[in-house]
Formats: sequence, structure tokens, C-alpha cells
Amino acid sequence: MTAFECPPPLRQVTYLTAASLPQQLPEATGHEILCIGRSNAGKSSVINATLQHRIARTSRTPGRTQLLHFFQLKSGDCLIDCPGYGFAAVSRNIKSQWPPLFKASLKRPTLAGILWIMDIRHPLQTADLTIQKDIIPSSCPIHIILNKSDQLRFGAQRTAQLKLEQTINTWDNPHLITVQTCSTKRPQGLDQIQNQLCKWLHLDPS
Ligand SMILES: Nc1nc2c(ncn2[C@@H]2O[C@H](COP(=O)(O)OP(=O)(O)OP(=O)(O)O)[C@@H](O)[C@H]2O)c(=O)[nH]1
Ligand SMILES: [Mg+2]
Repeated sequence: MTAFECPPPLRQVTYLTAASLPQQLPEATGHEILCIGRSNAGKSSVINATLQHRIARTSRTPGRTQLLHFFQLKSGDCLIDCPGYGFAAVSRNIKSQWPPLFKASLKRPTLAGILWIMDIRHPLQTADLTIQKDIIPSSCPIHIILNKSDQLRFGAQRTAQLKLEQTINTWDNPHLITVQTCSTKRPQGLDQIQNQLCKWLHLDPS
């Protein structure tokens, strides 16, 4: 990883548990942040880069994360790495388990926010719009991360972000949604994600 600094409250993270069924969700130990997005958007990479810790498994092969993985901070709060949606090759059995599990984790009173990771080259695909319309409650704070910004020139990054923000303004409760660009490779935008986490979790970043 780079010499990039992680704020003290995000520095210590441990693997808590995994769940494939709603009844396997652990008892909440603090606030929770769900990391969601289409397969291969970079959810696990964003968790690792933000926490400066190789704790989540990443892969070139879409569909790598197939369970909900709970990563616990020193404060007891958790970041939760979700399976990606919208990838045809994941088995039907796993796919059918996913919506109830996702819905159950969204209903937990400890949910502090959603990090919604998208590939900046393909934001808001049909699968994303279905999730937004049918699954995510409009009362939930969302921080959208347009990841893989290293794959676009600066002008195209700005255009993608502005276009997305215009669409969000047509949704319910747009004031609960923020957007940023990010690259886990370059790296870029990780401090903004860290600040968002600290804000949601009421942690002092200094
Ligand atoms: N160019 C580029 N590639 C990235 C970036 N972030 C992640 N990747 C690559 O994207 C691929 C998928 O990354 P993951 O973090 O495993 O993606 P995921 O969303 O967790 O994938 P699933 O768990 O399969 O849903 C890997 O090959 C990563 O190296 C980025 O900022 N830029
Ligand atoms: Mg993953």
C-alpha cells in the first residue's frame, strides 16, 4: 500500500464474521456501514484502501465476495462488504439468498449509512436502478463512490459526477446522498471516504 495515512479511529480493524442468511447476521456491536455495488465495481478494494489494510478479498473475477463480511473497528462499529449484484455467473442459489439478506441488513437500526460503489465508466446501470428503487429505503444516507477514476481523464470524471448528481436530484431525499470520485489504484479520494466514515460513526478523525 502507499504511505497514505489512515485516521487513528480507522486504523485498527479485525474480521468479525460472515453471513449468508438473515439469521446469521451478528448481534450489532455499534453502528454499521454497508458497502454495496455491482460485481467488480471495487467494493472490497475500496474497503482495503480506505482502511489501509488488506482485510477484504479482492479479485479480477466478478462475484468474488459471496457473503456479507463484517469488519470491526476498535470503536465496535462495522464496515460490511456485500456481495456484488448484477453478475450473471453467480449461482442461482447464492443469488436468491442475496435480496433477503440485503434487506435484513438494511433494516438494522444500527445502520449509519451506505457506501455505494460504482465503476465511474458505467454508473447507474439497470441493476443499480432496481436496487435504488426497490431495496434501499429513501431515508437512508448514501455516499456514492465513483471508483476507478484512473480509467478516465479529469474532464470525463467531472462529467460523470455531474450527470449522476443531476439524476440524484430527481430522487426522493437527494439531500441524504453525496457523490465523490475515487481510485484505489492511483490512489485518489480516499481521505474523503475516511472523513465520511468518521462523520457517520461520530469518530474524531484527528
Ligand atoms: N483501475 C482500477 N481498478 C480497480 C480499482 N479498484 C479496484 N479495481 C480492480 O477491480 C477489480 C475488482 O475489485 P474488487 O475490489 O474485488 O471488486 P468487488 O466490487 O469487491 O467485486 P465482487 O466482490 O466480485 O463483487 C480488481 O481487479 C481490482 O484490482 C481502481 O480504483 N482502479
Ligand atoms: Mg468484493
